[in-house]
Amino acid sequence: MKVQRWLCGVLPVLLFLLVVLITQYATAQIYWIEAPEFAPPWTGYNPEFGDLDGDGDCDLIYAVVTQSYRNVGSPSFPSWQRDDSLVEGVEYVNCMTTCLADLDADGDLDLSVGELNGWPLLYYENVGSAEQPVWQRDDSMYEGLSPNSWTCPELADLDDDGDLDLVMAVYWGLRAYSNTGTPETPSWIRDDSLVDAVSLPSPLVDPNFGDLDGDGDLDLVLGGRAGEGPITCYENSGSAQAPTWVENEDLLTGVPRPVGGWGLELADLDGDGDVDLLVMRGQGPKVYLNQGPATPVERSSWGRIKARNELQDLLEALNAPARAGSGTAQGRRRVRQGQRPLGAPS
Ligand SMILES: [Ca+2]
Ligand SMILES: [Ca+2]
Ligand SMILES: [Ca+2]
Ligand SMILES: [Ca+2]
Repeated sequence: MKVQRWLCGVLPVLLFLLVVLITQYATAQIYWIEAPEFAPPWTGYNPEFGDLDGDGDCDLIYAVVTQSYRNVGSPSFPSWQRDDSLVEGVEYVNCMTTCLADLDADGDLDLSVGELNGWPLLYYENVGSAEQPVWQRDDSMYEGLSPNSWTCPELADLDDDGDLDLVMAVYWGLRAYSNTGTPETPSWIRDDSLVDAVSLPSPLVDPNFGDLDGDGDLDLVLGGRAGEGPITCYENSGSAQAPTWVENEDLLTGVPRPVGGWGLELADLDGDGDVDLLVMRGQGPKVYLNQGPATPVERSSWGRIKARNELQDLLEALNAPARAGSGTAQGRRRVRQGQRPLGAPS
């Protein structure tokens, strides 16, 4: 009996460890699951997340029409409440796109706005506070940038020098601008090498940077906007200081990529430290939670377990029956109610 119990307890652990090792080193897949209960209401397009009321969770701006939702949930479980006061004073422009980032390094989020009509990007400085934004338009921020139509801005530090650089999606193109100023006072120099080798899947994209695979550098997700274009993903195979982009769909395993996108956005919505994904589809908003490099064993036999964080829980749970007579269900990932298993039909 002792040998049998030992085999039942230890053998699965050894097999699990073996598969974890093989899978982690053999592939670079990142798995995602849909979380319908995280999705915001469907009243707009081109979403943008940012903490606009300083309570530690992501609030939401929809563009096309100017709307905002305050997150009245928590940093690990959002609850969306319509509150357009967060974008009060931002004038609507044709085919609006938005990006929230602190462009003057004063601790609050500022707002960049793209549009259709061939103007330079618009900039609204937040002259309020991190808790209560007040928007004041300042055309000097993007003065001199080549105008184009159908612009969509994205800001991220692409050379890891501590200031925000600018990527602007235009019709069938991406333009990159290196920030040669300071975090407080940006100055833009065109430098398309920052997005070298990225090709667009459709004429109008919504570019979003985030570290999908947790290796410390920014990766790039391109979503369609204006109702067309699939999602594509580029892994940064260079470094945080000098990005090199290689298309890698494995980083979005489990995320369907049909045409018909109306913008997407990356942010940590479940508070576990990795970026999650909001995609606007023709059927409405879809949220996908980043599960990290989960293994096939985790997905099929043990539930959705994040190997890097929860292996210890699993080991304890596997030993629990002999000690307490309880089942191994304790060791399985406590899946949030409503989340659909990987591979299940959408
Ligand atoms: Ca600011
Ligand atoms: Ca920079
Ligand atoms: Ca990365
Ligand atoms: Ca997350």
